[in-house]
Parts: sequence; C-alpha cells; structure tokens
Amino acid sequence: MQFNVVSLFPEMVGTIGEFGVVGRALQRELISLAFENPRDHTTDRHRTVDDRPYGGGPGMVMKFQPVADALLAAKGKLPDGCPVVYLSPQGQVFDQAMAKRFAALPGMVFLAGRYEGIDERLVEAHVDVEISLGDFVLSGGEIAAMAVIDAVVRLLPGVLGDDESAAQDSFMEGLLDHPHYTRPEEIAGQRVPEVLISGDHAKIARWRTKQALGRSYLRRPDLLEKLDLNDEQQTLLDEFLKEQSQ
Ligand code: 4GN
Repeated sequence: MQFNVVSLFPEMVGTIGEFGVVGRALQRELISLAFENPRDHTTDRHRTVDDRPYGGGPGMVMKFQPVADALLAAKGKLPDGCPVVYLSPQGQVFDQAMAKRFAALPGMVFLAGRYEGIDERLVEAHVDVEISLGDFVLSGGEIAAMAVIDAVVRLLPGVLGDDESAAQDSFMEGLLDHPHYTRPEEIAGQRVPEVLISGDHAKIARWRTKQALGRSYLRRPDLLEKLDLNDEQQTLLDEFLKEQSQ
C-alpha cells in the first residue's frame, strides 16, 4: 500500500517509518511512504504557504495554491482513486472499522494542516474524507496522520507475524482488550490470575473473553451497545458482574 503525506514537516511524519511494525513493513516493501511539501510548490521569493484570514482574527490560514499543487503532485504518484484524507477535529471520528476499509485501498493521500487550518475551498475541491481522532486539538495534522497510517499498516496482510496477529486485538471484535501479564508470577503481593497459569487453553480463552466483555461494560458501555451479544457472551458478562460484586 502506498502512502503520501502532504505536510510542511515531512521529516516528522517520516519517523513512523523508522521504528517497529511500520518500520518493518517499509523495509519489507509492503508499504511505501512519500511526502509532498507545499513549500516546494510556492512561486514567490519568500516561499509563502500561509496568509491572514478573511474576516480577521488571530492566526494564519494555509494558502490554496501551494497546498493544492502539492496535493495534485501527491495524487499523481498514486494509482487512480486513492482518497485524499484531511485530518481535523471537524472530521468524522476515526475507528477500527474505518481502518479496515482503508487497509483495502491501494493507497492514500493524507493532508496535514497547520496554523488555524487550510482554505476551505481546498477541502471542497480536493478532500474526499475529513477525519478526526477525537475531540481534541493538535497543532498540526501530522501526528493524527501518523496515527491513522499506523492503524492501517498493522492490518495489511503479512505485516504482523502470527504471534502478534491483529485478529486478536482490542476492537477487532468491537470490544476492549483483556488484561495481559508476564513473569514474575507475583509482584509486591499481586499475583497473576491463577487461570492464566493453569495451562487450560479453553478456560483461558473463556476468562479473556469475560474480561473483555466486563471491561467494555464498565468503561465503554457505548461499545457494548453497538454489539448484539450471543448467549455465551451474555453468560460471561453476567458472571463477570456477579464476580465483581462479590
Ligand atoms: C486533527 C488535526 C486535531 C485533530 C488537528 C484530531 C490540525 N487537531 N482530533 N490539528 O484528529 C488546524 C489545521 C487544525 C489542521 C488541524
């Protein structure tokens, strides 16, 4: 899958390719990561990418022309039909289902804004989807783009090894993850739940599902409301709540 990021700070976004899962995917050429800097598409002596907002007020706005030209250059290097994604708090909230849909595409262009935002006519003319990571404000879209790229890359076939399979992750089944433990068995009197050292794999799987359901119920009831629990899951959740109240 090919990613192209339009950003005034391409080196910042490039760091995702230096580490961990995304770094390995890049080395193995399962993905490519390229950049287009609007500043390289300016025509004036000062290489100006921003200007004062119509209507007044504080801050600056990214100018249409250098960003549009950078976007067109980025799109031109990808197969036809790759969407342009703009990261902003005004967007649709990003989730795992969206990550799965993106992972089926041949490529994506991310537009990382700075200052107070980009000229809205650019959004209307060139942006296919505006997405948000949640209700908070960053000083630029780069970190949001990096987060989305990471979430998508780890879903691509062959990126994760068998032992780190994404299928078992939190959210892959619409639930929060279960707790995890490693050695030693006891830390300051806190023991690893006995079931996890029992060697009974069916029992362990049942315990993990129960924890995932219970934590989702307690911490993110909105997630559970979206699911239609089967009888087995409802029984596990009832057991969790009964154990919880003991
Ligand atoms: C995305 C971008 C927050 C998000 C952003 C988010 C940069 N902040 N919640 N900041 O996903 C002005 C220019 C705001 C683009 C935008």
